[in-house]
Amino acid sequence: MLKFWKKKPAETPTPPPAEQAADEQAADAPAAAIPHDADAGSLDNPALGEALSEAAPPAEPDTEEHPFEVPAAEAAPAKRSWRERLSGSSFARGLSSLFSRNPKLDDALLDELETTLITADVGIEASTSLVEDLRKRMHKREFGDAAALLAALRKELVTLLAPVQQPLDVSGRKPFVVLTVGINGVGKTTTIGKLARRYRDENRAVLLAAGDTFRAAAVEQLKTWGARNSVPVIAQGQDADSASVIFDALQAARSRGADVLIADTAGRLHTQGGLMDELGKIARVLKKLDADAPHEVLMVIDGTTGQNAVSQVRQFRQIVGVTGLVVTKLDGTAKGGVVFALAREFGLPIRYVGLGESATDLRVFDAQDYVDGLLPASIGA
Ligand SMILES: Nc1nc2c(ncn2[C@@H]2O[C@H](COP(=O)(O)OP(=O)(O)OP(=O)(O)O)[C@@H](O)[C@H]2O)c(=O)[nH]1
Ligand SMILES: [Mg+2]
Repeated sequence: MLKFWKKKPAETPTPPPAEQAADEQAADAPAAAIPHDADAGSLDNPALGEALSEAAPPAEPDTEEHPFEVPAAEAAPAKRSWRERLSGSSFARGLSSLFSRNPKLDDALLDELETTLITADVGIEASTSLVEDLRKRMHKREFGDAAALLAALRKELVTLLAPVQQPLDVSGRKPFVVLTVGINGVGKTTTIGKLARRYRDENRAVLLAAGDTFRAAAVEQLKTWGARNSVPVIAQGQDADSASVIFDALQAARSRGADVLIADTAGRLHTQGGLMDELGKIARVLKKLDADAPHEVLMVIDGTTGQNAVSQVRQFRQIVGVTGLVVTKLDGTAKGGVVFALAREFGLPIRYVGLGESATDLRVFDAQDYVDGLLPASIGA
């Protein structure tokens, strides 16, 4: 395991001179379709100078010091089922114990179901309206036993999630630019590593941009993922300007004919005004090269943060036009209900979910698979 530590930023980072050479990580093995030409790092576009003349965002204090790990590469990790991954969650366990005793179908069972949903972070409003609807149907004798309630619940939950099952199609543009955003430690860099692997396996030429210029070890962390997946990483020196790195990377992606560019950014809280402004600046700078870039602003959410995730999305949406979500860490101890809360509150596409730490643990979101992973297969199961 390689460990990375947060640095304690002591001073305001100054933007690098525009002509600073890009320090590029060439991966150990050659990346299939991307030639490593020399001019990719040049920053002679006057548009960049103009864009970078905006004030650099002030460094925000972030004195937290905790280790990050790039999970060890797995030779050929067995792809585990959604149920295997999700069954450990308290949501799945709660539902399973609720239906395991072949319970009597009555109001008490529905009360218990409501509590289970609320406890799993589905949200009070969503849980109440779902259960009240089921209760009415029970009183109308639409279903007569707990097995029928389970079937109805499954259907309702899938219906709630179906509108946000909208997979990300990166084939429409070349290069397709994905900008990842989110608060600290949610899994942005890990998700980028997993996406690099996924897109590379689809025979796409991928380039990564080390736009997290804030945390000392962030660039190394991304380079490790890049090297592991034979995907090149465009980076600059420490304390480089994030917008400059990402602009440079888009130029490189274009000149090399890359299919997908994925940009990492530093984790930030909505209260960190300077860092939030930086996201707007990144988007503006990219538009100098491609008016439609970024084509996807992918917000990464930690699935264990519960209802807090809902306020994070609300806050980021006000600053950058979030176009898709990734919900990570739904394996293990996650409650899992936040996916429903997010779907109901925003209707934003949930592109992927993280069901573990390894490269193959990022799955395209599938409403039916997700619900089936949480609910017991049958009464008594
Ligand atoms: N169990 C599990 N862990 C995950 C998942 N995704 C990310 N992680 C772990 O979460 C931790 C933080 O991941 P990072 O990718 O560094 O998070 P980040 O958002 O880039 O963090 P900052 O750059 O500091 O903002 C790492 O230990 C990852 O291995 C997941 O789906 N499941
Ligand atoms: Mg990161």
